[in-house]
Amino acid sequence: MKLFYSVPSPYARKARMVLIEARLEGQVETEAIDPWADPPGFRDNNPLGKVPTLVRDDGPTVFQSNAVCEYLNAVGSAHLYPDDGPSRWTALRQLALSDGILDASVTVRMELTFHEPDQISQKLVERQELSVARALDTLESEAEALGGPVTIGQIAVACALSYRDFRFTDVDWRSAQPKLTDWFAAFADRPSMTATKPTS
Ligand SMILES: N[C@@H](CCC(=O)N[C@@H](CS)C(=O)NCC(=O)O)C(=O)O
Repeated sequence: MKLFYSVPSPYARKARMVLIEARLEGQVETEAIDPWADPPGFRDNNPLGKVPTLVRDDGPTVFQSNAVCEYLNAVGSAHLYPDDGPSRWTALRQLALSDGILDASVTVRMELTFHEPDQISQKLVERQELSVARALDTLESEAEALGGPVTIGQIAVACALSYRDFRFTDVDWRSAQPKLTDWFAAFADRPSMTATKPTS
């Protein structure tokens, strides 16, 4: 199996972290690519041209971060998706909030990167930043739910917070989210976090 990722991608980071948490490092080859460069043949694996993309030895390619994470969790030795019950819905809620933060943040970044200053839609940027702020408030108010054994929810929250630090260096989220700040500081020491730190 081979996992294609890009070093700065927060979506691919979720998959890379699951790979490590599921102790699959010896079994899954990894290759860093720049999806925006459209490497020759890459779209034969994933017609959408995005990372993460997992090329399997025994079946169709898996892509989209949540599908890749679920696949790696299923074949590895981790239990990152709690069984039915409140803890499952908590983890999936944290995952959804975090994916929403990532989607909004990436939308803002693309708007700012691909447009000339006078072409930037402030309305779009403000709406996305409102979503980020409200999602962070929600995670803060539910910070107690981030305790316990590691889940896909915790991994996703950590990837989202780290992405804000990485790409939005001038936007302080810590002052308004003290519980999240403390939780993130402790979680950031996990080997799966330190091994997947984003760089440009
Ligand atoms: N919703 C997708 C998002 C994946 C995504 O947008 N990945 C980015 C890197 S952060 C990418 O490959 N972009 C290349 C492109 O959009 O062409 C997922 O969860 O996997």
